Amino acid sequence: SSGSHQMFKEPSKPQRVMVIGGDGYCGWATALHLSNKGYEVAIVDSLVRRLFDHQLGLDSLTPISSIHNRLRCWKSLTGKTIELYIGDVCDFEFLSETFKSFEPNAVVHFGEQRSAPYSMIDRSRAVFTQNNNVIGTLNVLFAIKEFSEQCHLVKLGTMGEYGTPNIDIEEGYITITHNGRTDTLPFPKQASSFYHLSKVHDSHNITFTCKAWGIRATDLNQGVVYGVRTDETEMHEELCNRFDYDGVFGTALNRFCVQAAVGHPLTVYGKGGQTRGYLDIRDTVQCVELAIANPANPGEFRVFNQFTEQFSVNELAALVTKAGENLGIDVQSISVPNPRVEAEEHYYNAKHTKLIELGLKPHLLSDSLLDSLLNFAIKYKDRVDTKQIMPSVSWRKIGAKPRTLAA
Ligand code: NAD
Ligand code: USQ
Repeated sequence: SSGSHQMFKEPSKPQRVMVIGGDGYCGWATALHLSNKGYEVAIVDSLVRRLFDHQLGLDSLTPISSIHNRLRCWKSLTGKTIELYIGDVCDFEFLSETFKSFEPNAVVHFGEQRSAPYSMIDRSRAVFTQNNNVIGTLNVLFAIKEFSEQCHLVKLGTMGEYGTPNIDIEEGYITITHNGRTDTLPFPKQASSFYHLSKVHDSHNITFTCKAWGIRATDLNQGVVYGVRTDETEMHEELCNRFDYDGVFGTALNRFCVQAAVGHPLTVYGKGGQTRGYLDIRDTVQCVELAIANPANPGEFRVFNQFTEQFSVNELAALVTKAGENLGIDVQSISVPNPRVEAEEHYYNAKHTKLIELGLKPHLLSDSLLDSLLNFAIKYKDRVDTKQIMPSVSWRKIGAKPRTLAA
């Protein structure tokens, strides 16, 4: 039982954290944050995300240094070493050696293909996404079982696993009474892209291995992340995080800030009533640290809904329009025919109390943050390739034929 377990094996604060996907947007900010907080950190990344950008002709708004220069800079600024393992977690031999060499007490897994539009480009990208994400996570589960049984898996999931049901969304589980009997069951999943579905498949594999092998795991069903600066990445320009604004990898609020900065109308897809949970990247790093510092018990599969506020696309457009006014920029919006298949007017009310109970102090979206995000986008606006702004991937037109996205 967990009681006797705690008496004999109360885990001391986990010290060695492997950050898979640590060269990406959320992972880079998190790796630096954990290193700054005194954790021993190793980044594991295949750098495949930089390759997608090359292949599709996309680039981050911000110039980003190579992972090697980033880590050298961090070391020279703080004296702290972050270990680096370049490789693909789908390669089990590589992952095994990495586990044996680093011996993590916690693994944070950000290392997936995370764009819904990317997964809907063509058959081969759909298959790549599910292969990369599902097999990568399965390998991580096997590595934990084989080499590091007590290691806590902190896995990035997504709020999009739940879809937009016409009832309140709970944190992972719902208690249902059916024909007079009651049970607490996984909350129904209704994902709406091959990417979001890969996260559903991951959650099922993790649920099963927690039960079957006693793995300890936390699924962080994260909402859409916005922002760019964190305490650590702003220490030096070489530590600057990536900032995606293009139609494939850019996410809603970040895209709108860049659009406003270059005088492009805000691209509201369809009716704009699509409501999602959002959070500041400074809260992403805080949430992951909280999950690591308070590990799941052996065999426990925890699910936290990781976002701080809900907004519809129209509400975001209105906020950015107002922030533009403050800075003397005239911001327009257009309704773009929705390239996705999704509800454009729907009920949405998702619980998000578990991370708050663990101590999360949210950075809510404020006028000042929006002003600074907009100013940040203005600072780099000469780097914007406006041809990358409009959406180019259609949920309905996807087929087996390989596609090259023409700008
Ligand atoms: P990102 O694309 O910026 O970073 C992902 C990183 O993982 C990249 O550096 C990539 O090279 C690496 N990677 C991918 N597949 C790999 C593999 N097989 N082996 C090793 N490395 C691999 O993405 P992000 O925005 O930082 O997202 C990180 C995680 O958080 C993802 O799992 C994503 O689904 C989740 N998430 C992101 C958001 C968001 O708004 N950005 C919201 C909710 C959830
Ligand atoms: N949208 C617009 N205009 C735009 C961009 C997006 O109206 O220019 C709409 C989309 O149609 C969608 C909503 O805004 O309804 C959110 O889209 P998004 O691209 O910001 O986010 P999404 O595709 O859901 O994916 C992002 C991350 C993904 C993460 C997910 C969290 O890329 O990794 O899992 O956010 S969540 O949305 O909660 O599932």
